[in-house]
Amino acid sequence: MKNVYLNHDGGVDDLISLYLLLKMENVRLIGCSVIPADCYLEPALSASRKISDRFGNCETLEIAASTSRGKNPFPKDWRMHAFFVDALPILNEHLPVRTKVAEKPAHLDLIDKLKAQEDKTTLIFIGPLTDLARALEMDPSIVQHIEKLVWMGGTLLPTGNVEEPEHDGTAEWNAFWDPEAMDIVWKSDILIDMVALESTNQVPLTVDIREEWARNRKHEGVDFVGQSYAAVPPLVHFETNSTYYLWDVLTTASVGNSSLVKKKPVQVSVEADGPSQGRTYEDENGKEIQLVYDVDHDAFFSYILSLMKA
Ligand code: AGV
Ligand code: CA
Repeated sequence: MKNVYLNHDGGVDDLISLYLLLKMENVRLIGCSVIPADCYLEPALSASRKISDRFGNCETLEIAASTSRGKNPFPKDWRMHAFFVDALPILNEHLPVRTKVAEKPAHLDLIDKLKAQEDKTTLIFIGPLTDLARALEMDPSIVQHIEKLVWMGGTLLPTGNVEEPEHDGTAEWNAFWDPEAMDIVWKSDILIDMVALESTNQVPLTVDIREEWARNRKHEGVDFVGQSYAAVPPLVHFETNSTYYLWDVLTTASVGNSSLVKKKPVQVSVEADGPSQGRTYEDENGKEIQLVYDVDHDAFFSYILSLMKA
């Protein structure tokens, strides 16, 4: 059983990550917060509370709202996805919502929740690192309560997934949204698993995957996941800027079952400014992190399917 604190940004794969963490028998979710990066705050907070009601324990889990703002906003179309998940009938069958909103904003909630635990906690961040950076600036002593940080973000590949004016396309979005926050976290002594595009590129949403979920929709959890992913475009003939991958779900699954992925130590720095801002690159003076660069595709999809059926 390990303590986990989740900070997510309300995308379809973020909300499904919360759902899957609640289904893992070896994870105790001690807290959760929502940052309005790749989402709007209200629907993402609301959907998170409803997922906790339906699949978790509304007596023990609170959801905290972030007050953080990034430097480079996400496209509006993507930020709208949380409205769709929040409106799914399966999450609105038993209203009113019971899971509480935490009293404090995300970065302060994180400090409180970490300090309230006897054991160390694994942090899962599947959006930008802004709330962690703010928590570290407020109270650097939290480092001793953190087992490690598992972060979806970054890449050492020549191309990232940002296609925006005034940017050269070398960055991954979670790094690009707030490159300065990454820099602050990089200066800390926290151990980091970086679930980079190297591994997430291997788990696109495809029509085959969708059809497997459709065939298994008699299980409530599989139906919920299938309905949620109906909001986003799969990989068909070739990749586009909107093609969806299971970025965050892979990150979360690597905590529940570490045998799914391969890691190697790499020294990494981040570009904080300019046309390549948010670019992560190998650098002998950079911080040593564990790069999650490979995944067993089939084992990953059967692992998450088994969680959804449980
Ligand atoms: O860069 C991946 C991160 C993940 O945390 N997010 C989506 C995942 O939640 C941003 C993103 C990149 N491309 C996207 C994204 C797309 N095509 N649609 C929505 N979000
Ligand atoms: Ca995300």
